[in-house]
Amino acid sequence: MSKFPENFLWGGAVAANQLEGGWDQDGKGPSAADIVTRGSREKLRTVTYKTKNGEIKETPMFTLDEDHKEVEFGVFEGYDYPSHDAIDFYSHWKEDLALFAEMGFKTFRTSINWTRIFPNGDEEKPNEAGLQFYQDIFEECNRLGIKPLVTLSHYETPLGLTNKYGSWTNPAVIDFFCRYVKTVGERYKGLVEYWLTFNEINCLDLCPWLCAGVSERDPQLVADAAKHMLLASAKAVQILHDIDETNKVGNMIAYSADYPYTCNPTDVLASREKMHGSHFYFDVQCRGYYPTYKLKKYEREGIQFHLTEEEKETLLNGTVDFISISYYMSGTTSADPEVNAKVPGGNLGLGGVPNPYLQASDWGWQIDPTGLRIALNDLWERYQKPIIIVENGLGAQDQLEDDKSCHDSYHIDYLRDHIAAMGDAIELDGVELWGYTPWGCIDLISASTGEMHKRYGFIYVDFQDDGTGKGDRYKKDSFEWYKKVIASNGEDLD
Ligand code: BGP
Repeated sequence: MSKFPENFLWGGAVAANQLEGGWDQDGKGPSAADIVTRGSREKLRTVTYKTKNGEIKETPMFTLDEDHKEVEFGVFEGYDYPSHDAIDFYSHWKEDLALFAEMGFKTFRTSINWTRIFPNGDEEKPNEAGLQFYQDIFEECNRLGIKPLVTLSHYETPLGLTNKYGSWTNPAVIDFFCRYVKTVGERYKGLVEYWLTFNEINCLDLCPWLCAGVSERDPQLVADAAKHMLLASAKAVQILHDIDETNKVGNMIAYSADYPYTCNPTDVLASREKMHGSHFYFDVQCRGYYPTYKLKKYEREGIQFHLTEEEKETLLNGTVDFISISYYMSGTTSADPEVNAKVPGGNLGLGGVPNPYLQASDWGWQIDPTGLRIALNDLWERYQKPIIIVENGLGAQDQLEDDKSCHDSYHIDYLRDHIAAMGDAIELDGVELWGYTPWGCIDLISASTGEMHKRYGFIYVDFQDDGTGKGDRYKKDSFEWYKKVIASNGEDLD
């Protein structure tokens, strides 16, 4: 007997902006992701814009170094924007879905690119070509026995909303989002049952640009954007339930286990405080109200925050049906400034202080399957809501051999250990886990670096960082392995 429930949702995950390409085709408008340049492990991606006096400039995506209140963000000549072509799923989607079906996928997580439906975000009427594109995909998924799991907003905030309204810092955007949710909810009724509101909503604190098209790191603006997104998420839950009571709507948070660097209580407290960063979003989306630690923090930092009675109601009535997370690594936290000074910058420092007990990927992400079991327990204990792991995987540098094979044993090892940890969480701890969609089931553009050669997939895509390659698809060793895992409902991991 398998540890995994009979109807467990095995599958894979992608996001529109990282694989579709066709960034301006058939009426699509530009999104936040479309003006982010290619970076690398060491070089941060940048966002491009024009100043008031016509100067074209770029600013690092994570740090947003300057004041951008009076500039126009856009696509400019001479920059390399990897989302524009990505892996051209826009023309290859049928053959790619056939490959997912061959592996036995029960579900496929992708996002609807908001800007295919409402090119600038604030139109009255949707773009029919965009609606039809996703209808074709979802119909084909259903025909293949694959349930679509759809993210409503995965780094694809319409650029028009940033330039005209300041994006999510402005409450007007809530209504535009609701119009979009109602449009797609009605159109795909009967085709899509599983929905996620905002991808990694907690990344608003780390990378407001990519997460929400917010161009400032100012704490007040970030707090305003968080409030508007949380209200929009709650309203989306209600809209989708009203359209079809069988709809299941979840949130999505970048999650990890975090360890104190030592057993010094100050490190323990620092680690706990770091976890507040992601628990805050969970608390609001699962419980329906702001936690006291966040309200106290706002007070201490002089951040203005107020919820009307109506807004409080909205949050309470819009709690999610299930939880979803991305999990790649665990983190380690120290309260000691000297230890923290050793944390490497950029991508390499995302987990905090290097953990001496763990190996890291080539991009510095610390590999920790036990951390996944800890994280699942943590969430199950806090919220008692079913969980789907909607992202997990190892970004690695693959080698395509002359005979077009790809021996990616490191992907298999990583996934095997994490699936085993999931099995333990189900069998030994009683966690209610609904599904697992490893990230980048087909190679695609990396979100943090914009690279093509940080590959996660079961399917190798022949495109390189310098734009060469024909985009042909080849099965890696992990393809057959995962097929076996699904066929045995997670029992055969060898
Ligand atoms: C998450 C994002 C994904 C994805 C993944 C892997 O943060 O939701 O969009 O890209 O991380 O990260 P990366 O692409 O940087 O390797």
